[in-house]
Amino acid sequence: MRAALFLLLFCVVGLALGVDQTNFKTCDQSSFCRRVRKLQPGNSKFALVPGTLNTYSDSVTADIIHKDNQHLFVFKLEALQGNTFRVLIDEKSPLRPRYKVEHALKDTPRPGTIKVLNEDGNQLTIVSGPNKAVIIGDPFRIDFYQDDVLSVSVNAKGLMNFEYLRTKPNTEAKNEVDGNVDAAAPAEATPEAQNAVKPAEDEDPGAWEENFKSHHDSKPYGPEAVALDFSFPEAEVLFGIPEHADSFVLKSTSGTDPYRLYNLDVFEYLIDSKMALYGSIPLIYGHGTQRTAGVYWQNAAETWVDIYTASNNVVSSIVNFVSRSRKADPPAAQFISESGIIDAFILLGPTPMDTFKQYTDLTGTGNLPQLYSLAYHQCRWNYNDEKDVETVSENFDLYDIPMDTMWLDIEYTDAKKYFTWDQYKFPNPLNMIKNLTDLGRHLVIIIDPHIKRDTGYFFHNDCTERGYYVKHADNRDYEGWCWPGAASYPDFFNPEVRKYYSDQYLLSNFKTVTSDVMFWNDMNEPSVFNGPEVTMYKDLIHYGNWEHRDVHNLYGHMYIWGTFDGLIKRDPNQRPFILTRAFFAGSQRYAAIWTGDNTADWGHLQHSIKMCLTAAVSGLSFCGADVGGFFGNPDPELFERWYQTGAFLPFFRSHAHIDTKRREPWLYPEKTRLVIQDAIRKRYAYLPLWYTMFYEHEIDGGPVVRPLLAHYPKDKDAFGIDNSFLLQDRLLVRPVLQQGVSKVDVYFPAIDDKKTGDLWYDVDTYQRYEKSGYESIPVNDYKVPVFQRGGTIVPRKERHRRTSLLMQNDPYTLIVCLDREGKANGTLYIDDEKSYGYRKGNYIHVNFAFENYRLTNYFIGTPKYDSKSWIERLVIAGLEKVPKSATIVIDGISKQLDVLQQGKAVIIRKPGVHVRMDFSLRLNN
Ligand code: MIG
Repeated sequence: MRAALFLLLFCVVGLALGVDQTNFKTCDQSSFCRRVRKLQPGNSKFALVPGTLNTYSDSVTADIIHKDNQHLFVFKLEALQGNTFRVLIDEKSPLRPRYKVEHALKDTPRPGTIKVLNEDGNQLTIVSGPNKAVIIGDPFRIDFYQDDVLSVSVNAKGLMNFEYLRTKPNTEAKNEVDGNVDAAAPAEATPEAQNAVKPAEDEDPGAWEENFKSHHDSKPYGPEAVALDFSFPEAEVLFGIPEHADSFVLKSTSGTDPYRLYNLDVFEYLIDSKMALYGSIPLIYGHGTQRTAGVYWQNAAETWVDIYTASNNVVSSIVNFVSRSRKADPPAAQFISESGIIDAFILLGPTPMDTFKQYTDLTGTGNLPQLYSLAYHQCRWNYNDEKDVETVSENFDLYDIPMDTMWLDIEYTDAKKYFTWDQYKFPNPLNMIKNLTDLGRHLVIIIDPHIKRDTGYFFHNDCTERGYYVKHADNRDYEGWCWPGAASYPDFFNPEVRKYYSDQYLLSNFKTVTSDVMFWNDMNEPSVFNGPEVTMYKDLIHYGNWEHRDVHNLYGHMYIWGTFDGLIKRDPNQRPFILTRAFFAGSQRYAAIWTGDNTADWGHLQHSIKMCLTAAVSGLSFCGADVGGFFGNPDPELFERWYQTGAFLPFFRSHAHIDTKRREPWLYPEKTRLVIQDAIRKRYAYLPLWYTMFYEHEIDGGPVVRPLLAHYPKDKDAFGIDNSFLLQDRLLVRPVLQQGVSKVDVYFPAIDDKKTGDLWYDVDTYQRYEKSGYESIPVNDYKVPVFQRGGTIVPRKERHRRTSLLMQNDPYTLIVCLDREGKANGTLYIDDEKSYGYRKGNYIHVNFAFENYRLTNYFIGTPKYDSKSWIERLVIAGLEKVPKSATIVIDGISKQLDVLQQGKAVIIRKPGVHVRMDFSLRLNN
């Protein structure tokens, strides 16, 4: 009885507290973080070696020396196209090569050109277009200017660190009085070993091996950390470095741990936290009213990031910065990585959008997804069997709620052996798939990287025989514990392994699916239940003899690359859809992401926006969070608000833990079901906009979802806002994120110092808002506060259908919201929604422009796609008075149209124009 009570108490407390933080390292429990963090800001010990400078058409190189230990490094500064520089520092002659990240960049970056101006002995100026890099020799530092404004300083705080590779010191040598170096420490070391040194008195106890909980890290190469600081003299806020469940604007780390980047499977993660999560992108931005700049720190090892800003409170920090001397102590970040080299890209903007695009120029953009993957997805762990899948799908039709995709989690497999099915619950998957595709629906199933160690499993046997698994240093296959029980992990860094894995997706191999089925890759941090911090040992060995330590944050990326290749091989003309949990820089080229195992509470709902905003400015626009929350059971109100928020974030999927109550919309009270139906319908109405935005993202790299500062860079009050977001520069979305409210405060950003606001139109009522600042907007249960910016045109499709496929030929409505000059502009993109035909020009990309009471269109490129859609309705908001009529001219033939007033807008029905036709429509006053 007492035991039961205790257990109950324990569970309640456990639930309330979420993650067990002691499973994860603090900086202080990690030797390299502890070591590097000891160094305080001051004069750097690194200096350029005079006389070693070489100049080339796009770069300069020189040696760097550490003035205390005399160790030599090679330094290279490269100018790249597009206001970007690259800083590379490695050891001049390392004991063994140090790992350099591969496969994150899209291509070799395009070189720029430089002019070298020698100034005095200690300083060198390099000019590249409007940009200038001033390299100071001693103490080593680089100042990057644009138009003579200092934008980024490297090593200005003197926090550069580069632990050169050494032979393990003889621990006995520690007590020697004469100071003679004894190189005999490692058995294999020769007495001549040059790099053997006496252990320093202050050597960190974890420098050469360390333990965490019951886990041991042998660290055969000893300390090899690298670190560097970057200051942003023009910035007032820093943001970036996903993935953390934290505010969009980064907080100071003074008095706390640094932000951590180490791909981890964190059970019941906390919000407002700097702890590592599933994905890592070592990319940071500094933004101020005049300028934005960024730094991409290309390193795949465990990384901690210290943030130097005035205060933890965003609002007061901005105030503080302005009143203090910001230039004397600008916001800065120090990246601290456990191994590898220093490889930093300096992105000089100058606008936020320029800077975001400079990053996607390097790492690529997300591919235009198939349209259905932008529609609504229905998932849970797990739909139990074929009947369950069919019933859920039928009920969506019964209750008239649009739904495009059913998902199957791990329980569909035979004993967690991927590429197999549980033959009792899913005896006839091809039939189940056909039932879905007949309705215009799709199926997504999960495939994880852990491989069941089962001698009856072909995948395991192949990997064992061919040596495909990640290995221990003594060449044994590493064996961990995961869903299948004993499991091993293919080494996706090996091209042969990637090929083997991707071949499994060929329909000739995976015969129980069709090319309509797409994939979900989970647990690819990698997650190992019995490993240190729920992942792999750092001293395991990958292809090329690299330690897991060097490549950890890339493992998931290499895995989804394999999946992507597999799907392209399976059907070269169909765009793959992949959802991944782990990611690194460049992962946007292969997959969408979601924010992992969140919880059904209001705080996690709020964080879904913050986290997807940060992902979006880091190249990953296709982001969403489990609607409803993964853990726990959302009450009706939370569930409704979550659907409304999810409907306006790029990846829109409901998902739930296996232990939660079933939560298909019809299991909730009728009103909740109707609110959910309404939210999903809103999503479907905007699918033409989503699709257009994703196409334009692929083309120009601009994020689909944007923080307010992207388009209102001068409005300081907008910098910290992360309960609202923009869709391109067209919509402002501020969902209801709190319980029991009847109004929300919406922030309308200012375009200039005079606090001028744009015009914003409520998309439900066309009520117009003209001033910048907070406005209190009343909300009922159905209301999602969304505003269209005056000056934009947004395409919609307004017929209710079961799935997006059935909407393909539906007509468009254009919503024209006028700015103060009576103008508006907006694009629409159309293609077959599925194939790569658009890469060969088979699409329609059209711009609509309204000016002087006249709406016209022009095609961007030749409109080739043979669309069946017409424009069936125009809505124009912001006219001074209702026009008497309208005249449309198509092919020289003109036609009179009626103009009707509807609330605060006017509508014109049936203009009778096909989306491929040129037209001009005039309003007659
Ligand atoms: O350890 O596949 O984040 O979405 O339902 C849990 C089962 C493994 C974690 C994913 C979650 C998924 C679950 N997976």
